Amino acid sequence: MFNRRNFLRLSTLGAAGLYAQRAFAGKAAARKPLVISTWNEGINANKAAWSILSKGGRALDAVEAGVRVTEASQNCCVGLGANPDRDGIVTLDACIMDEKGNCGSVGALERILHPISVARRVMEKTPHVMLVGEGAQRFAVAEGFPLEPQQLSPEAEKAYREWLKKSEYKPVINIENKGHGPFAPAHLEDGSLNHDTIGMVALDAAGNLSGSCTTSGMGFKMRGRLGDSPIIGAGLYVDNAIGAATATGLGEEVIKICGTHLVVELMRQGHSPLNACRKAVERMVERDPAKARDNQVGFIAINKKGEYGGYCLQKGFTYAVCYAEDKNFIVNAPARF
Ligand code: SD4
Repeated sequence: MFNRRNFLRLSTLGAAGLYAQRAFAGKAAARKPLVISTWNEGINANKAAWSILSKGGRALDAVEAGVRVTEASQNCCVGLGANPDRDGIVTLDACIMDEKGNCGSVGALERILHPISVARRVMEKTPHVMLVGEGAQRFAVAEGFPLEPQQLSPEAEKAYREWLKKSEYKPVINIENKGHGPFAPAHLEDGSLNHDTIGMVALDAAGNLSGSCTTSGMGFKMRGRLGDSPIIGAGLYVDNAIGAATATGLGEEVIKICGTHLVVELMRQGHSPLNACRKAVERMVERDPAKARDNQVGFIAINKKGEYGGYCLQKGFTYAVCYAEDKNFIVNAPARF
């Protein structure tokens, strides 16, 4: 079905002009700089990150600039244009981590366009790691971030009205795996985008790692619910000696296994990024096989050598890899089910 979201998605990819398909990568030769990010939308985010990395810039600046592109794109599922919580309010979560192990995070932030940049300010300007809700918003405004109008995008408004009609007024547990088709994994049959997060990890020319993760969280979630995306060690983790990982999908399941911390620890034990992501997914399956069959979680990771990989529960998870001006492509992640 052709609609605005599909149109925007296709023209975005077309404009990238760099679209390629790989079964999966994993064992790439040592590469630096390198940036990878979740989902097809990562192509444009990678481009912004690459413009910093290619000039010798810092991975931290790259991962912030990269995901800001997705946060600002109203056609997507991340940021203020995204689906609201079940009370009809968009609440945003984000975190960021640098090569020194510094990190910052915001949760349930309302009416701010760039939660990732607020997370960075939390990291750099406060003695804390995490600010949530009203306090996070007050901090953002004090830091000069404009307060945007409290209103849903037309698409989110429509989706919310539909959801109110049909739902049993309980949060929709991850629906990413309901998408179909090789490059429409996160789009429902009506073409609407159905995932809510971009996670990005990068290795810069100096050999330093950083990561970012930003989301509107699960659509129609309970008010006040936080997922994995603002939680260091769940939605994002960076260890400059080893590697970096980020996650997407049903955050509750990622939190239960400290997902990205686990991926990085598995890389520390010698596993490639691909195998580390696979083993983390297996841990989820072991913990709760029935739930694992029903839900989607995907991990992506890079290591110090510039190898990358990704793995997910259900088919349909994609990520974007960029390591040169003309090497910015989508990878179909291998899946457990
Ligand atoms: C969450 N992990 O809030 C996020 C949702 C997500 O693609 O990744 N959606 O649980």
